[in-house]
Amino acid sequence: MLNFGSPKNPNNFNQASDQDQENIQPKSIPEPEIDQSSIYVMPGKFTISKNEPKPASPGKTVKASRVKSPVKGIVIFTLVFMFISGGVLAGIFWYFSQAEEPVLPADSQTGQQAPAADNNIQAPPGQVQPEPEPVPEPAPIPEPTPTPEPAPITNIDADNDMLTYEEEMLYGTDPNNPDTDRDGYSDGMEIVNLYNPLGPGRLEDSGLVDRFINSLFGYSLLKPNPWVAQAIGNDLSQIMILPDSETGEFFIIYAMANDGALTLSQARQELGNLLPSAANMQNYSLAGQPALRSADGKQILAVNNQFIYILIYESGAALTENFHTTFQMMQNSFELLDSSM
Ligand SMILES: [Ca+2]
Ligand SMILES: [Ca+2]
Ligand SMILES: [Ca+2]
Repeated sequence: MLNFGSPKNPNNFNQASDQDQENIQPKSIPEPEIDQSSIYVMPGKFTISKNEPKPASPGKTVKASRVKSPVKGIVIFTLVFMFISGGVLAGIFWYFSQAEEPVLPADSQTGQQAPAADNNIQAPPGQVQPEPEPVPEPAPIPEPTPTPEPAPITNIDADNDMLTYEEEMLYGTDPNNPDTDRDGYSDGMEIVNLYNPLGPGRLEDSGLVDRFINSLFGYSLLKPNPWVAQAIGNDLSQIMILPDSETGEFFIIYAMANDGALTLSQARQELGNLLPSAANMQNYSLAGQPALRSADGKQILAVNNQFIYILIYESGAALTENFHTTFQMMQNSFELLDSSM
């Protein structure tokens, strides 16, 4: 039995309802006709929360497109999000890609980027950076060695007194004073005329010379005291007089018996091998004897009844002849011994 009238007691109503449902269920109740247009229409207080927008008033239909709007919003939101995110990512990528390339300082004048200087290259830690090798300074150009001046020619007669430098040293005279003893006669003239160039008296008494005497061949002559006279061979026919200097000059005195009583011209022809300049010899006088002398004054041939004498000044390999005045002194001092007279 249904009681829809006055439901004063809800519990009873519910119980009655349950019983009614059991009782009613088997009965076929004709279903009411449902208006399809209002199938989703429900009172707003049962279906929509307070936060949601107010539903449409009852009785009005809701279009089907309104049902899909949340999905479309999600899609739009997703697209916008992806668009913004892609832009942000692209910006970040562009920023780092620009940061990788170092920006070199631009040249202030040319505007071009200055090339990286090698000097700024630093050696890795733990490795000593080699110091640049210093550029060697060019070797100073040596000044040309001055050509040594030739040794002074010592044979020059600086004071023009007929004595060479060698002879001035030999006799102890002043090479720069033509008259060492200031007696009015030059040093050379005193030597040639057998006077002492260092003072009064004769040369033979000065101690500057000594007399060589060859009694076997009957002659004598003065020679400078330091010089040496020695015989060549076993007899005294060849006497060599050697200066104490190293000029290579020397003197030879040949002496031989004139057994055949040769005249001066005959002796010149016979002894031509000892007198290379015999053809050009001129008349001369040696110790009062008839003689011949070469043009250069270095060869003398003298003949008397007993002996034949030859005096030779051999300059040898000497570049200069230092003893012409001395050789003249030797000739002027040449004397025949009394036995040969
Ligand atoms: Ca002189
Ligand atoms: Ca002098
Ligand atoms: Ca003098």
